[in-house]
Amino acid sequence: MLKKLTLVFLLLTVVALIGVPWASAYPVFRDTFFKKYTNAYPDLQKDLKDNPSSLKTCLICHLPGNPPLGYNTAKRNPFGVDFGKTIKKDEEGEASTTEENITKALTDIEQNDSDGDGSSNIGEINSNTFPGDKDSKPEKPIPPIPELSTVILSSAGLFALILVSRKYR
Ligand SMILES: [Ca+2]
Ligand SMILES: [Ca+2]
Repeated sequence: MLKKLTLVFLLLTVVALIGVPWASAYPVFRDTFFKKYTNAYPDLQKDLKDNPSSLKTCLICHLPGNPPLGYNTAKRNPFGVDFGKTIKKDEEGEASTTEENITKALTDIEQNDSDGDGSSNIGEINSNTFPGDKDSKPEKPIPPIPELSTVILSSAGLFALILVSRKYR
């Protein structure tokens, strides 16, 4: 009986320890997301307000059906993967949890189409569809806006091509 109790106690300790990094880091990412995108997913924000332990907002960055085993181990959807690649890391490779770095990483991936459904992440966030789920998309695609440098480079390339083709006519 004592052996059984010890085992249960050990098991609970392990579960508690595994839960610690998730519990302490996850709200920072989620809260910063909603601080930056105050109008995004009003239903989810209301749900979170009514039930602070609700896990529905996990689906913005994580795949459904994954128990929160730790913020680094729960499987991320393509938007979460992009965010994970972009967020600044410390020397140990741990993601920064400062609001500044989280906001920057979110901004840096706004023009990505993480889930490849034809709409940019920011287009999806503004339309209340999920940027990590290709089956959730705006009625009309909101394609990523190419960076100015890309526009200038491709315009220069096109101009050069026209010049070359005229020369060899
Ligand atoms: Ca998309
Ligand atoms: Ca989507």
